[in-house]
Amino acid sequence: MAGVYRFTFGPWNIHSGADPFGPTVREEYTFAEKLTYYKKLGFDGVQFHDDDAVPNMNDLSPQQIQDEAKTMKKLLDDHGLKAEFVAPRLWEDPRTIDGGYTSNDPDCRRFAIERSKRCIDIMNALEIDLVVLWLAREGTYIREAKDSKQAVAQLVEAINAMLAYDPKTRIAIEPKPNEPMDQAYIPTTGHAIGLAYMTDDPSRVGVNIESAHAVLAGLDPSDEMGYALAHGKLWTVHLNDQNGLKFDEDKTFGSADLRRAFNQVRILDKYDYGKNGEWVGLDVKAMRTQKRDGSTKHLANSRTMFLKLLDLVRSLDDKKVEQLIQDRDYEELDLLILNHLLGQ
Ligand code: XUL
Ligand code: MN
Repeated sequence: MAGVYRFTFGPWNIHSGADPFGPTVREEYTFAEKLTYYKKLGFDGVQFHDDDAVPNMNDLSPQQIQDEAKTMKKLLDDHGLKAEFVAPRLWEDPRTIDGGYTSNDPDCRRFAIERSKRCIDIMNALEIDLVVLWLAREGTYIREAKDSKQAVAQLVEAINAMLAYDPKTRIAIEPKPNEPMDQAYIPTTGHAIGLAYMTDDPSRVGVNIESAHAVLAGLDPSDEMGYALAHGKLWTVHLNDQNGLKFDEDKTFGSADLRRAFNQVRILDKYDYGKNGEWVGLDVKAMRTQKRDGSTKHLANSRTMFLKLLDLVRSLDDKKVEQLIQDRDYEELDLLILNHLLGQ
């Protein structure tokens, strides 16, 4: 049982409410304003996209990028915050329209790898060793557009280039089955871990499991976590919730399915998540209907839900659970869990 959990989120989790069908509805907080919320909301760590840390990085030299990232490190120090990871944002640039590492255009693939190296530079300036790879556009809208076998080789080549660039970088792949693509090449934890074993240094390639992404793949997030834990590859998580198969909702943790959330906390706690320095990351969005001054509640609420569920996990009568498993009385076990979630 890990003692104390440390929580992180990314600056994109405080946002102005734009969606694909409508513009922003709340005035955007500046990055500096967002930083002041972390401690207030109970968070000690910051997750970054590379250009969250160094805006307009494509216009800067590698040296300028490192200098700006060092300034960001000082800013974090001033707020008593730590960085957790940096993720290359490979899905907004015109050169990544057809994918980054799996683009059909070799120049675009080269751009994606170069950008990933700059991301590692930023990671180093922030004095951490973890890159998260959400492979946003590595997939297709139509099957015939790319070669799925070749795509795997291209992904391995890109990851190998990152591993070779810096011998201490660890890479956590964040699988997601769809959105923005119709079909992603690395849709599940199993795919990500399979890819890890194909690289030059599997010990430095793991996963970031997002609850909603697992649900979108029709899978149970806690079982995905168990699979990654069995491989020693659960290096971070993006806890949130998802109401069935629709767009990626990034709902408050536990808000769609309390029992599913309970089981995620349960497996994390059972296997001492955090003992190697892993953070509890929350990748949640405020509802578009939320007014500006209440638009950080989803973060505090998600953290609160984690901690309340942790109390429930730790107060579950494990002996009773074990006895019911021995008796193969899963109906009674089902009721025990439901009653426990109801506080009875
Ligand atoms: C996208 C998603 C991203 C990654 C970071 O669905 O979850 O925010 O977590 O790039
Ligand atoms: Mn995520």
